[in-house]
Formats: sequence, structure tokens, C-alpha cells
Amino acid sequence: MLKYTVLFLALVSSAKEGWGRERFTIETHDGNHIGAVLKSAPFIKIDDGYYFFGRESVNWYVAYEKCRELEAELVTFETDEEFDAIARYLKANADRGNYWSSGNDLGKTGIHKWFSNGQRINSLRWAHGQPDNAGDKEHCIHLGYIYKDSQGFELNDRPCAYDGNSLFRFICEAPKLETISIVVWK
Ligand SMILES: [Ca+2]
Ligand SMILES: [Ca+2]
Repeated sequence: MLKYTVLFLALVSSAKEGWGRERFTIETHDGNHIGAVLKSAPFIKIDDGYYFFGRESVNWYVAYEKCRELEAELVTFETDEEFDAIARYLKANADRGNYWSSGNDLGKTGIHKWFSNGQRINSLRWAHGQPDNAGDKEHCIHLGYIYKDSQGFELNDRPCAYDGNSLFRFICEAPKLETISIVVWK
């Protein structure tokens, strides 16, 4: 909203007096609507999103900090299709690592939400029997091959910190792109 306000004020101040019709028309579109060549490094484009795969093994909080340093968030899977795209990418790279997502139930035990947008996690990609809050201390969600016989990536809850067996890699997701076009009578 602030973006629009600033843009609007800038345009109003530059508009000529006496102009009898809308001098400027502004359109916004989700995504890279005009196919601009983007410098996205260190983020990799996968489907419609841009992601960074952090290789250090850290607890959930450190993972979040690392993403914020990149002005990004830990990955949020708004759809199972997004999850599948990431899983396909990792599989194609023969990567069976564990990666933190933004998901957790730190706010209220048993109510799992994506931390980047506050939405409930409605995913069909939980591993069998998960989330189980094992030992009453698993509140952060990662993806990985959860069981010895797992055939692919799934979601699971693990301790967010203070657990040497829960130091994972992480996936950061860059902010969404929006294209703003300004059409002007010249
Ligand atoms: Ca996402
Ligand atoms: Ca678990």
C-alpha cells in the first residue's frame, strides 16, 4: 500500500496542471509479467518461485535468521504442487537431505502454521503418522526422507533447537514478484 501511495504522490506531483483526463494509468500483475531478465542469485527459479538452498546444518531459528539475512523467509508451501516442485528439484540432484520449512506450532501446540504468512498448514505431504510431537518437544517442520523406507520427501515435526539430531539444512523463499506498469500520455 505504501508503495502505491508513494508512486501516486510522485505521479500527481509531476502531472501537468490543466490536464483534463487521467494522464497516467497504472497496472499491476503478479509475477514477471514482461519477462524481464532478473538477477536472482543466490536464488534459483523453480516453477514460479525463487529459492535458496542453505547447506549448513543449523537449528530452526538460525535457519530463519539466515533467510532473513537474504531478505527472504524460510520456505512456505502454500500448495502441495509447490512442495512437489521442490521435491522434484532435490530428487533430480540426488539430494535426500533434511531441510527446514517455515512451518511450526510454536504459537499453539497442535495448530501448525506457516510462519511467513500465518496460514494453517493444509498439506497432504505429511509423513505417515506425522506430525506426532514426539517427546512433547517437536514444534518445527522440515522436509526429508523421514523413515528408512521412505520413497520420497515428506513433512515431519522435529525439535526447533537444543537437539543435536535436529540440525538441518534450510530452504529460503524469495518474496513474490509483482510487475507494475505505468502507461502515460506523452
Ligand atoms: Ca511458497
Ligand atoms: Ca515428528
